[in-house]
Amino acid sequence: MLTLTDYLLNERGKTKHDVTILLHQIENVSKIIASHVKASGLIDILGKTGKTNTFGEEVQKLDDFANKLLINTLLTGGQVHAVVSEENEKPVFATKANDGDYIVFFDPLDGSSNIDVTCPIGTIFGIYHKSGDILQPGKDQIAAGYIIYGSSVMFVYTAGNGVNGFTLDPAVGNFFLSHSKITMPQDGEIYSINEAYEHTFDKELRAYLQHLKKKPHTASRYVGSMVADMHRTFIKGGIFLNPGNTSRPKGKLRLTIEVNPFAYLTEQAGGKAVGLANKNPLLTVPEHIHDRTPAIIGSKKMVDEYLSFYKDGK
Ligand code: AFP
Repeated sequence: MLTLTDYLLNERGKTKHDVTILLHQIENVSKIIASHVKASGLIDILGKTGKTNTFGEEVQKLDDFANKLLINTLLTGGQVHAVVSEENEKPVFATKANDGDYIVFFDPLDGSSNIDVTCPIGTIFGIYHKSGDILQPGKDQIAAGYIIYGSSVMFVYTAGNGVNGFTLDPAVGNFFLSHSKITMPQDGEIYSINEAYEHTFDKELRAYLQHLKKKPHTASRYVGSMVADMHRTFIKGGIFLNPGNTSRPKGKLRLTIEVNPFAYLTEQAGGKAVGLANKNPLLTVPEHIHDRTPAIIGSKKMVDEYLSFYKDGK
């Protein structure tokens, strides 16, 4: 019975940067968020604040709570130099007294439109060293991970030495190692895309979807919460697609906050991710913290098959 804390301590010293304390702080925050998510149907925290974030998206109370808790914990914990949240237009910096070495990008509660229908939601994070600019390519991530608040709560992360998953035992209050060295199946039978937008996709993607529908055993699953759709992809294999379309040429997902953490986890789990112009998103230097990118992520064979529908892979 190895806890996440035990695991983090065992890993100490094996990597160039020591993010043990920082990951432990994120773990602690995630337990508090998890307890609020579980209670959200019962208490008056459910519902909308009536506010919109800087991008015109509705902010819900639980998002607000998770965002403030993460920002306050990380900025006062002595490990972090700056945080970049999906809910904030600009980075927020630690005071001189609390200044640390790391920059953390996070989405405090991804899939928040699923909160009031009790579907899985999650927290996503990517960690960089402050020696670079705030805007660093995803390949420079020191660690990345997500917490899924579903039928179980799981903390899944990589620090460049494989992907491991820990499941929360709510009675004890600890995450225990439950999914050691997660390997994404090389091939899969599930595709995950919002097909309501099919008429706005390019012809190559539409042809690929038609091809999938003719393949035996192929199934479609789409929660609409990236953490849930990607978690299934890690465990069962498959392909997750949030492509560009005619109304959103760069898609909906944020490069730094959503796509890069999952691209890094996917690479570590033996899968494949492509983004803008079907290139590896981890190599893109962001121009802005809230840049968007198409994201096609999943089992290597399925992503390669998707790419074969594009001339020159574009
Ligand atoms: P919300 O946080 O507004 O629910 O958005 C979730 C999300 O960013 C991501 O988790 C989903 O994959 C994606 O949006 C689903 O949106 P579309 O189906 O409209 O692309």
